[in-house]
Amino acid sequence: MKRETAVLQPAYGIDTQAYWMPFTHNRYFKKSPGSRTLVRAEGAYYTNADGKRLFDCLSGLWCSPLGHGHPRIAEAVARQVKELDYSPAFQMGHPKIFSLAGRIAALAGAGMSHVFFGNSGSEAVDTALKIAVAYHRVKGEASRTRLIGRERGYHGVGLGGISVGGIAPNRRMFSALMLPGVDHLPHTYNAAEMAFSRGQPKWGAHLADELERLVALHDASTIAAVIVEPMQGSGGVIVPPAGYLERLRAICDRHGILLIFDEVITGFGRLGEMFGAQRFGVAPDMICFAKIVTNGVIPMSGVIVKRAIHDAFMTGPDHAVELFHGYTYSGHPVAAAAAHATLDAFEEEKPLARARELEPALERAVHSLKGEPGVADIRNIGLAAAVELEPVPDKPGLRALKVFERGIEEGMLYRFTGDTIAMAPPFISSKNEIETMIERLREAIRSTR
Ligand code: PXG
Repeated sequence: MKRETAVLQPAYGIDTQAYWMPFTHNRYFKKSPGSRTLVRAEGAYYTNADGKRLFDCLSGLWCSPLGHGHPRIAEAVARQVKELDYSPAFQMGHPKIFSLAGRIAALAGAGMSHVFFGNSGSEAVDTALKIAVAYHRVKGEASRTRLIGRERGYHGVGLGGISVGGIAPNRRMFSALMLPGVDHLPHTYNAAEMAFSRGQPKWGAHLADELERLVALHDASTIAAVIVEPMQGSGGVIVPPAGYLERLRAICDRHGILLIFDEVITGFGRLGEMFGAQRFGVAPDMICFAKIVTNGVIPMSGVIVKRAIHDAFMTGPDHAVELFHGYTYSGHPVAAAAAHATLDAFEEEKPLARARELEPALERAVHSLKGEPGVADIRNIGLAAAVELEPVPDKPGLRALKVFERGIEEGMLYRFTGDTIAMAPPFISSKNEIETMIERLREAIRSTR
């Protein structure tokens, strides 16, 4: 078969052919990879292979808000590689992972007591779903196997995550592999009721009552857990209506259903509190986290659980394994060192206070784009914002791609999915950088119209 290398340009002198890129238009990318090949990062900026500095508008992929090359984290990682580079995850432990688990559980508060570690958000989600089903089983309610996700939800790409997830293109190709017995809540977005709202929309709390409908349909005795992102990130910064999460919590309580918050994006400060649970004042039974826990430097994820969930497994003979689940790199020592250093930075450099301080500046700036050509909606909360563009007729995604490409020319690395531009700037940004990020976006939106 004829290979397509001929049209591909090298990136930074390297043939791009062999790399099958994730969630990427591979052929389009490889036609001109230079501007989209990153070679360095420092603070809130990347440098691409063309030598251009790019403001990191999404903190990597939502994961690096303390800035790149953070000295404290870099040093902790270097030290750890020399001291203990790997420690078997099963039947063995190491000091930093014990102390990290305690630290993370304490940060989550609200009765959270134990942490199970993985490496990616997808693994955290699969872990939480497995714990939920197994929990009911060890409690003697083996019929509770059903999982409830939500439309437009993103829970990674594992078979569990796409089953409870609600982003159609991520599911379509794999429908044969979906978990049985999954149902979905409706998403909470309604343009007519909430377009251009700032923070939490006032309309929509009643959508949580759809859970009652699902309980009536399936019976509570078949339902293990509900999993939602407190704020839907990949779905396009869809902010929960005021009162919505509270109602979900109440319905779960009423029917003995576990409530899992997937905080892979919202965990560790994106909404100005350590967890979205705290920002919204709703305590879930489990929290999935990843990304910011190490500032994106080393992969790490986990599930924080309430004591009652953990303790339910601690029965039977004490020489027996309680949960048949785990990964080679669960609690990796280098990731643990990076996470400790990240949490140290949270304590000493006060990035949360900074994120809170920047929130109104981002809100003000991003909503000033209302009225620009083809801007269909603007949403924001914490240090996250999305600008939804009207698609080019018959060419969904093209408008945002053009804005994205224009952004790179202007020194801005925006994130686009579909026709939505998402921004989640580093907590170390200045007000001026946030305003510039929005002004450049304004120009890009105008230029692509
Ligand atoms: N849950 C949530 C809520 C996520 O946002 C995952 C699980 C999966 O994490 P891993 O580490 O397996 O990728 C995610 C990941 C974007 C974007 O631009 C979002 C994610 C990943 C990449 C890009 O919105 N979220």
